[in-house]
Order: sequence, then structure tokens, then C-alpha cells
Amino acid sequence: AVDSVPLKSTFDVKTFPIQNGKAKTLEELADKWDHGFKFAPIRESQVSRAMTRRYFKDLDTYAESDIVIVGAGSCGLSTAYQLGKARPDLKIAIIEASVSPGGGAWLGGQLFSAMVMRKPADAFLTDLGVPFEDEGDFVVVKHAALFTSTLLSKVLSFPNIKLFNATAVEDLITRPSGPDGQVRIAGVVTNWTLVTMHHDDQSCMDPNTINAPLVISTTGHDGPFGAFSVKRLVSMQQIEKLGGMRGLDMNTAEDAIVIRTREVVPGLIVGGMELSEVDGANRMGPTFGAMALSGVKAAEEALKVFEE
Ligand code: AHZ
Repeated sequence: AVDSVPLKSTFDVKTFPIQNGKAKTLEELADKWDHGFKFAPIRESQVSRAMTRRYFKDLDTYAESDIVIVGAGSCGLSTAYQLGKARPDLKIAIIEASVSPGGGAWLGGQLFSAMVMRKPADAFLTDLGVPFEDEGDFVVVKHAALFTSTLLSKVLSFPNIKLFNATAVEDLITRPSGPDGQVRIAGVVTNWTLVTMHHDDQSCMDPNTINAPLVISTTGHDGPFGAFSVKRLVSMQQIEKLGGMRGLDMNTAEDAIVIRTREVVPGLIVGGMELSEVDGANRMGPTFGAMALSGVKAAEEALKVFEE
């Protein structure tokens, strides 16, 4: 009971649980709970400073990025993973509108847990170290969250990748690139998502920006947030109209999404289900191989730009 916990520790915090700057092991801690357990001391402002100093340094560092990935769903995270492995020298910012990264891949279909990937996307799982059951032409991960959390943990471990979540891309930065009003994409305009959601009822909340020679948009199909960049390309008159995502056909959809992953206008690569809105491709429903391999292809397309 809480009452029985001694309020004042008799333990010497200089020697426990941190000794000579080195944390004790959990085994060493195990028999201490009833014998003056105490955390190392802290002042509240230290917590604030530890967080804000890093966040604002990151805002400063990534204001000029090499690549911005818009959307941290299964395709965006797969793209980031490939790029993180291939190019530790590139500065990569991921902008995700939701508080929780991962997009629609935390569950399989219909709120069932397992995730299906058709071959040859099993190669991506093997590379990532996610176990699966082999069912012949497709494989099954026991829980989609195992895929998303493993992918996320690897992406976040790369020192050259920063995820800004709870942050929405509100617009694209452009530069003139042709005689007839053509532009190339040169970065993104961002805002905290809660601010983005209140432009209609609060005045003047100006955005932030990130300059980057390459943006990779993977914001999913149309919906409350999805297909952001390609819809903007239409209103900016860079593409005439969207093809509109077609009905579900797993066989057609997955091949099409991977094959069509490309630079849609200069400086903007589109991957994942956002692409189905550009080209009028089918949806595939709850099978995720195309998201992983569209990510691999998007990364390859991006690497070509940096090798040029
Ligand atoms: O929050 C969105 C999600 O996490 C994020 N996003 C959207 N608009 C944004 C914006 N700024 C920042 N303006 C934004 N972030 O983008 C992420 C998209 O993830 P997703 O899982 O929706 O897309 P995906 O293409 O990676 O995966 C699609 C998965 C689907 S949908 C589908 C079907 O409907 O048939 N089948 C599959 C496999």
C-alpha cells in the first residue's frame, strides 16, 4: 500500500542507483525496493530544458534538410529505413501529422492483428529482422504492431533521421522551373497539427518551413488527412487532375503502386497509397507488401537524385 512507502529515504543517493556515473543493473536493483529505494534527484526545469533544448536544436538543424518525408505510415517509414541504411550522411526529416507515427499499419485488416505481406516483400521483413510464417505465396507477421514498432525503432535509431510528429505539412515550398509556370518542389511548410486544425477559428498562426531539395510524400489515400501533396499539386496547376483511387483489387493494386513509385513533379517523389490518387490505381486492402516495397523504390529514386 502507498501508506507503507517511507516518505523519506535513508538511502545515500550518491551511491544508489547511480554509482560512479554508471547505472546499476536491474538484477542489482531487485532486492532494494524495500531498502531505501530512491531515484537520482532532479529539478523540474532540468526536464523542461532537456526536452526543449533538443527540440529547438532539431528545428534549427533540420530547417535545411536533404530529404523531407511527409507521412510516417508503413510506406514513409520503409522509405526512411532504406535511406537511413544507405546514406548516414543525409539529413532526413519525417513529418507526421498524428501524435502516433505508423499510419494505418498498427493492425492487419478489419481490426484483426496479423499482417499479410505478399512475396517478394518477405525480403524486407528478413532485412528488418521481423519473424513471419511462410504460407507459400505470402507471409504472415503475427501482429502488425510487431512490424510497425520494429520499423519505427530502427528508423528512430538512425542519428541522421528526425521524426517531427504531431506536425502537419500545410503546404509545399516551390521554385520556378519552367517557362509555363512549372515549379520544382523545394521543401515543406509545417505547423503543429493542433494549430493546423484551428486555422478556421483562430487568426494568424503562421507556419514554419523546412527547405529541402527533395520531398517524398507518402500521406496515404484521400481522407481527412491523406493525399495531401498530390491534391496540392492539382490546386497549384502542376498536374491537371487526380485519377482517383479505384476499387479493391489486390493483384493489380500492389504491382501498380510499386512500379509507379516515382518523382511526380521535380523534387517530389510520391509513394504508397497517395500514388493511387494520382494515377487512378486500385486499392489493395489489408496487404502491406506494396507499402514496404514502394518505400524501397522511393528510396532508390531518392538516391538517384543525390548521386546525380
Ligand atoms: O497521419 C498520416 C499517416 O500517418 C500522415 N499524413 C497525412 N497527411 C499529412 C500531412 N502532414 C503530415 N499533411 C500527414 N503527415 O501520413 C501517414 C500516411 O500513412 P498511411 O498508413 O495512411 O499510408 P501508406 O501509404 O503508408 O499506407 C497505406 C496502407 C493501406 S491503405 C489500403 C487501402 O485502403 O486499401 N491498403 C493499405 C495497405
